[in-house]
Amino acid sequence: MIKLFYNMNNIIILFSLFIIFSCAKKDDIKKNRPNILFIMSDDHAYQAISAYNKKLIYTPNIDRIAKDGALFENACVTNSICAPSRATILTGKHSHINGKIDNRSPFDTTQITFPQLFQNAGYQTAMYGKLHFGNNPKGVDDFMILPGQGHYVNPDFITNNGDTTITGYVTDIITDLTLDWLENKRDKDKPFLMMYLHKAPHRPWWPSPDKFKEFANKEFPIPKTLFDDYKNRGLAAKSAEMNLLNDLRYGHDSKIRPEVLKSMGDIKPFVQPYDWGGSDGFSTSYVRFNEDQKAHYDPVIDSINVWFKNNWSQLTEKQKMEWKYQRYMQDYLGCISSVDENVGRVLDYLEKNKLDENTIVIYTSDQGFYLGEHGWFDKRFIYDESFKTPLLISWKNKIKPGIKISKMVQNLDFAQTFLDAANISQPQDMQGESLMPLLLGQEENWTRDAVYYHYYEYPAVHMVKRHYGIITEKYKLVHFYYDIDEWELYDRHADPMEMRNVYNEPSYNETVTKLRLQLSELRVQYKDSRDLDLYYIDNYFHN
Ligand code: SGN
Ligand code: CA
Repeated sequence: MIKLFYNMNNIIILFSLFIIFSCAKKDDIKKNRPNILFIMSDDHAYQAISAYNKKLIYTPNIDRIAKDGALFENACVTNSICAPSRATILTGKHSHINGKIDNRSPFDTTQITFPQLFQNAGYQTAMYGKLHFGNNPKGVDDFMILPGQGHYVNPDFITNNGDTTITGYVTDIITDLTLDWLENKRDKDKPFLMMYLHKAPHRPWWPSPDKFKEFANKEFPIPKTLFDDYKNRGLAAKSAEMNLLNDLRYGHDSKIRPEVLKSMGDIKPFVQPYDWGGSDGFSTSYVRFNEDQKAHYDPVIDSINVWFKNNWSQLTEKQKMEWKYQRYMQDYLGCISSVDENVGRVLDYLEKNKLDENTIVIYTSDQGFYLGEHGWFDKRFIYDESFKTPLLISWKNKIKPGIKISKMVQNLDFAQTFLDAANISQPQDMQGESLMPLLLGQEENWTRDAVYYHYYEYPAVHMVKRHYGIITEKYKLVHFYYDIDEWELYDRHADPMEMRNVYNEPSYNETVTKLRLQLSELRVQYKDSRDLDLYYIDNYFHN
């Protein structure tokens, strides 16, 4: 009897221990595995986030992430263009390894991406918004993505269950979908990885009707290098087709109606960019608006058009450039204002549901962007405004609020950072470095002091020549190749605006020799073994 009692007791104790242990384990998984909210916008320049720069726009919500966590002052990309940047982020590998060297080549979906590793480790995973791969994401339980570049108004979406079109403004819709998943679609007992990916502020910069109206009358400070003549730079800067005056389209970009343009004859500069198939970019967006939406947009479009028709031909070249710059900034920043408000909605949701306690929030862009610096829009170049990208990361009680990190980090590092934070093992062949030491204040454990960059999409829209280079805290060495063979060196301390190529200046001879050697070592380290000589003039003209 006594024996039986003892046995029963043992069983009860064992059973209780089992219950306690499994609850603890479940709790442990939840506690020790942070949620990840990865927010990425498309073409969002760091100059247009008030945590970085207060001159252009106030972004109080994005700034919240910087206030609660870390702001990276020198985050950069490996290849400044959309789909390649996304491929680098997802695989943790440079473009030449993951194969997605430009926007045109398909992404090889047999590769391992970090969401797959999260999914295998028991995370709930989802992706909403812009991917731009031409195929569907792997490793996500749920997704709704825009086909290709996507549309600003009444966008189409590709989903697990076929395609659909949703009425409204794209930035609001992507946020609604994200919030709906967080609230209604996930298993709340599991940690989550949410990829919340905005289309905005990508060209052709259609703000929501309210922001369009609000921003259309604003004026923004003119950048110091708006009238850059590219003196002291090479052929690549001189031949790029991304000058605001020459390469922005009146209709597509500045919102001038086709009938107004027609009535004004052949206005100069007359623009026929590389990829312009003859269709009218203004109309391809406008045609999607329903009557109600047109009624909201029309008064603003009309006032822009009336002014343009009455004034354009009397403007000097300088005034034309300034008008194009202001029009561009009004729409671009109007788009960002919506991104900011929507990011605020998601941060509020996290707080309200106490999810902010254990969620790592990341805000970044697929690359930087020119906001009139060097007279440009778009990206692609290794020069700072497109090479650098915003990066803000918060994690309550782990990352000290308000810290600034100046080390050069890359989008190449994201996958390993997230895996490290979630305690999931990092594949050996990923090429980045976890940012956790920097985030946790252990700078001494950070080893990298130079980064590698390689841009390939040429000949193509904007005609930025192929180039690769090495960037250290003090220097930037670049080789433009394919149909030219030109080297450039910038002294980042002496010339932060990158206005003077000092490659051939004798006082920099030693630096050039040292950096060229370091660049070839980096190419070996990252296994970029393409023989670039193959791509010179012959190849170009025979293609
Ligand atoms: C489109 C844009 C370009 C832009 C590329 C790539 N032209 O072609 O200005 O550089 O996308 O952008 S547009 O006439 O279609 O607006 S990316 O972000 O997808 O790389
Ligand atoms: Ca982009």
